[in-house]
Amino acid sequence: MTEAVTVTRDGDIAIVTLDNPPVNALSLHLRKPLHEALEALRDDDGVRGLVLACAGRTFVSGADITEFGTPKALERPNLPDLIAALESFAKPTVAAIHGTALGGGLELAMGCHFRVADAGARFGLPEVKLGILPGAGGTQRLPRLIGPMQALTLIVSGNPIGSGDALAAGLVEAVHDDALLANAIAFARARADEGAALVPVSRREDKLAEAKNDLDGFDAAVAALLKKKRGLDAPVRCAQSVRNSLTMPFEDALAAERNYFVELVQGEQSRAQRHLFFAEREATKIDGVGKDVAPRAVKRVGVIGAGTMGGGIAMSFLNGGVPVTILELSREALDRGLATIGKNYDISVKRGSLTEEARDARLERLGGTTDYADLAECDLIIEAVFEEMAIKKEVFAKIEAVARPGTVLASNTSYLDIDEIAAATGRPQDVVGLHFFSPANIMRLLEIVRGAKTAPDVLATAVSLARRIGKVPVVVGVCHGFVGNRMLAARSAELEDLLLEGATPQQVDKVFTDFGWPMGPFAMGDLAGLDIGWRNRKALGKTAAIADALCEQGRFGQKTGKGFYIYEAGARTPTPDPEVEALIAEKAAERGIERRDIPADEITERTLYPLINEGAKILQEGIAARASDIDLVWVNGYGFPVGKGGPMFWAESHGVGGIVERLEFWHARTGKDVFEPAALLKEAAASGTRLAALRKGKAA
Ligand code: T1G
Repeated sequence: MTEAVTVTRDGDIAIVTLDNPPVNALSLHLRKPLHEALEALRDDDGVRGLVLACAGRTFVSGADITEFGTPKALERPNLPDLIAALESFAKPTVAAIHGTALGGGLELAMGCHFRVADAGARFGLPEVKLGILPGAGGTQRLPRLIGPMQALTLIVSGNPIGSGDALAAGLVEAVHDDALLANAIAFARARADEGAALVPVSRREDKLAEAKNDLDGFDAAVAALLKKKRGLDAPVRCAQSVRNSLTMPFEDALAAERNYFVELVQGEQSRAQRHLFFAEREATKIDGVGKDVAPRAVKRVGVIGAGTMGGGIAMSFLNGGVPVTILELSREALDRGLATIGKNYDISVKRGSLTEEARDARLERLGGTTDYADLAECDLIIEAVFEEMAIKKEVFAKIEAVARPGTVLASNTSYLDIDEIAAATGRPQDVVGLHFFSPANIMRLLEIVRGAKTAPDVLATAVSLARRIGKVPVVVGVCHGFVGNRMLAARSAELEDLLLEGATPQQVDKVFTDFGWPMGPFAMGDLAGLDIGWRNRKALGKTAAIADALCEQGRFGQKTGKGFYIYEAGARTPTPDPEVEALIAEKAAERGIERRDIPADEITERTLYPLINEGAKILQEGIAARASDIDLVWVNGYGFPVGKGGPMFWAESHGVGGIVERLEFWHARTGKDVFEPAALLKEAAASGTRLAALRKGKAA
């Protein structure tokens, strides 16, 4: 193992280099030697300045998250000790930043008097995404460097900024295209030569002055930011702590920040969000695909279909820097699709979430055609055409006729059998499912469907491409509806019966929103359009008494102003409709069902528990490799509350034993398959083994 901390000299400038692969996290075995080095160099008269730098691919990317909840995290020196040591220097200290300075890494850098960066560097305090807040002064030093309003946005969103924005904001003093270390040493020497007074960041107040006189303005900004963070504790604490920088002395606000940190890091939400952090990393490790399997090169992607899904998929690739050729059957349909993409980008420019330059660059990477031959130059071709097997096979035959050997052939099907599609081609090893979620340019989840013959390097290509375009890849096996939609069907199975037996759409939806979902199943149905489910049911010869009746009346949801709810013209707010309640009562009477009060717990048991149960069946069949993969699917594709970690994680923290008991109760009462507990769930309940440890029905 390399030395975690080395000290070298360039004349009278000392360079402290940290080396803790893969991301220079502030593990205890790094903190100890770093603290010793800082104390020694502070008191060394032969040293006139210090540069703090990192070896490897990045500057410090935060505290070591794997130490959380272990004694190592609490052992001294901790990060505040390191920063206090830096701030006690009477000689210039300079952080030389490349890669990412995140969380505790940025806090450490703000402990230095100055920061110089590589042009490609990124800066952020993403702690809120782990259900915590910056716990080593980040909420107090960042406002002092870049102003409280910008700091508030960075800390509550957790999103990083680039070196250009960091320079403009005053977070760094200089940005260099190359020779970062040499420039940092020269910078430190120049400051030492100047002999100017050195002011630690913690004592800089100038950028706070204006906001101190406009707390109402600050609070209004907080309210706007927190609107999108419903039910999460960390964003509220983040905003409170930044506000404290305006109303409290530094030391008091720092102590308050620490208290918030201790409270949050021990909380359920942070445990859930840390689970998801590591789940995202684990999901990229695929059975049978070793680290040595190289992805195929993807320089251009072909998208077949420029409708809602095709257009969104094209934008995902363009947003990720991948050139796209989009194909439609007719010029007219093509022009319509291209215009919609252009319009969507214009809206982003108007909203200020995209610059005109970025829009133009993306559109420059977009080409359109009605000729399959123009797809021959693509390295991956994905179809997003109508969800019918015969049409899929026809399109794959056309793709195969033009695609070069080695081109990845992908389908955006959300239900159909990838093996059957692959078998219709002469190259099943090149076929894979890439199931995007609508709107595809927004939703982070990508279900990668592994066929029986899909080659390992095709899977490696799909996973690396997904990360390249900012998606969360989850590899799943072939079954009807894969992981997400199959579990959705189980969650929805009881919805009609709950209404017939006495619940109302708004009552059911309230149980879901109280749980933390952005919206309930009935409001979601109205948003997506009830006619889609109606068409599917008719195709499968299935019925849903109430939903079918609504559709027969032309009540397709928001798009027709009426569905399970009424929508005032142009509004998206669902209003309960007495006509719907009357229709439900009528359907119940037709079936001789006596309606009753349905308690909220029962609604949870008859919707969430079947979802978890189906997840366990999927795990025992090997359709999903890990319980945490299922959590990623639901959090990133279906709005499962991030603060609850996903259905399988929630089941464990809620108690699998109790869930199995209630499933058995409802199974005995209704005889329905969705309630028959999965063998894996029963085993976990009986043995107390964590679901994550149970894989494919046997301990991993
Ligand atoms: N601690 C421990 N392990 C970490 C880690 C961390 N902070 N960051 C990454 N890893 C592991 C990761 O699990 C993976 O392991 C490997 O490194 C490569 O990561 C007081 C308390 C830096 C942008 O939230 O965002 O500071 O799977 O696959 O895509 O205020 O990792 O190979 O075994 O993600 O190149 C705040 C978290 C912490 C940043 C690199 N910091 N990391 O992305 O690689 S809280 C963060 C990232 C904090 C203080 C508080 C990304 C990255 P394995 P990777 P990547």
